[in-house]
Amino acid sequence: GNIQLGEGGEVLKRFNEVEDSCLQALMSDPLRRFVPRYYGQIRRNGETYIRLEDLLSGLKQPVIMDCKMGIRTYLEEEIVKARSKASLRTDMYQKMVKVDPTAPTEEEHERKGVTKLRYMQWRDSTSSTTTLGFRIEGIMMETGVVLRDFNKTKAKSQIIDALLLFSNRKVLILKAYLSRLEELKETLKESAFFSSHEVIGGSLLFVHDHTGKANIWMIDFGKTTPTLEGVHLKHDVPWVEGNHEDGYVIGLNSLISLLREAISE
Ligand code: 4IP
Ligand code: MN
Repeated sequence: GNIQLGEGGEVLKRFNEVEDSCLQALMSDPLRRFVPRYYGQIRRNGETYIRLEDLLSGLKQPVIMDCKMGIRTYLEEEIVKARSKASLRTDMYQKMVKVDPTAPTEEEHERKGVTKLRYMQWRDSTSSTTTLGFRIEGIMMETGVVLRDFNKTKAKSQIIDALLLFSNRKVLILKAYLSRLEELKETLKESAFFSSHEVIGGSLLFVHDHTGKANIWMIDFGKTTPTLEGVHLKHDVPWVEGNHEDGYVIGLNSLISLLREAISE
């Protein structure tokens, strides 16, 4: 993918200007405790990368879960593009058909293509993104086996099952995650970065190992965009086109309550 190992135990990620400026700003925000340390840019083989703290260092056979946060995963500009120069994506049509051959409309089947907006909206509504404000993107088990089949994981009961599988039903791990999320929720309230950014496509990365170390990190800022001067987002209200709300805190609240339910099972 676009992640490589660097020399000093850090991680190199393909440079993206939006992400780079977010990480820079985050290093002097209260949220920095929840973000991998950012060490600036580096060139390698003619490509630019950003250097980031390796979030897995010190963990033994880490177990990892990526939750993509927010009630939508596409930018509002995607709607504008779909209205004006709606280019059709055959790759997205194919991804759609693979999950559900009946999902495309007759017209989409004929064209063998869908707009990016259509694909993203379909992904958001068939997963828990639209209803719960987050979705599980993938889990890597202790064995290294990667589970990616969460396209239709939408019901709360399905997510609780996934949380129990991921944590191997270890209550101490689930409780550690819960308290980290509660700290994150408090810190988000104090963050100038958070109130002035629309956080789209960002993930929370859950990592633990069998020694009981557990942590959660905010990652992936490639579509996290600053609001217009003076505009502050609430993050816990519904999105309507034009208000730029991302529902990040809706997702965080869902995760907190589902973790509580998993703990009591
Ligand atoms: C992906 O779909 C994700 O939505 C990506 O979002 C998105 O990238 C891709 O769009 C889209 O194909 P699947 O996860 O269902 O495969 P993210 O980067 O948040 O993971 P961007 O960032 O570009 O919207 P394309 O246009 O890059 O293919
Ligand atoms: Mn991600």
